[in-house]
Amino acid sequence: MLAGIKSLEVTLQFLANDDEQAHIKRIGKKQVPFLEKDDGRYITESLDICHYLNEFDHKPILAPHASDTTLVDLCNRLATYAKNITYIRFPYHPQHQQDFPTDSAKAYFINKKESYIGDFKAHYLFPQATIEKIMPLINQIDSLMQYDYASSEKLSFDDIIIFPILRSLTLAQDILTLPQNIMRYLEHISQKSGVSLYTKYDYKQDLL
Ligand SMILES: N[C@@H](CCC(=O)N[C@@H](CS)C(=O)NCC(=O)O)C(=O)O
Repeated sequence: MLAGIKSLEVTLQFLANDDEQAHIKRIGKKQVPFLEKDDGRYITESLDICHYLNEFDHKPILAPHASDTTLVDLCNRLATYAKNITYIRFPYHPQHQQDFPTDSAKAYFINKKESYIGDFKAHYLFPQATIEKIMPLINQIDSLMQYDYASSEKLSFDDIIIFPILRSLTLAQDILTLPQNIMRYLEHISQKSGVSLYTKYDYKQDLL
């Protein structure tokens, strides 16, 4: 997102989700995201990557976090509950084809995530409890999003946290309609950064 907004020359490389060796030989562990710098060294924490991309060219564009943490706190709570509806859709969405090119890549992801959230098919069939938990949070977040950016009229580190969380909800447009301010925000950042939102997709064939 930040690389897109700053129009930086960054090459995106996709590794199959089950290709542990491809990750380990680069950074010594199975984790994404990571950034390979021009000197061949890697940065392996997403916030460190953002700090680096913000500052390496001495043209920082990110304001600090807002002093009021209400919005970020709500989004972090939302992310915890929303996993039940986003994780289960993640390996099947057509926009993730390059991360999950094989059944084995999908199975690797499903196996790992089921150990946190339980059975994917059950969450697909019975999303109501999750929806009842997340909708009040989504509506509260929507009511706070009155600006061009997440918490002000300026792009900030809050956007770095909030945009990916809210964008991931667009994976579940088959069961969720996002309110107006959130959608306006997502479309704005998507257009500025070139990071697409997820298209609406019917997962029946994958999850039933
Ligand atoms: N603290 C790290 C956490 C990164 C992280 O949790 N990555 C997840 C995917 S979002 C991961 O690679 N999990 C291991 C796996 O999927 O095998 C960061 O913020 O960059």
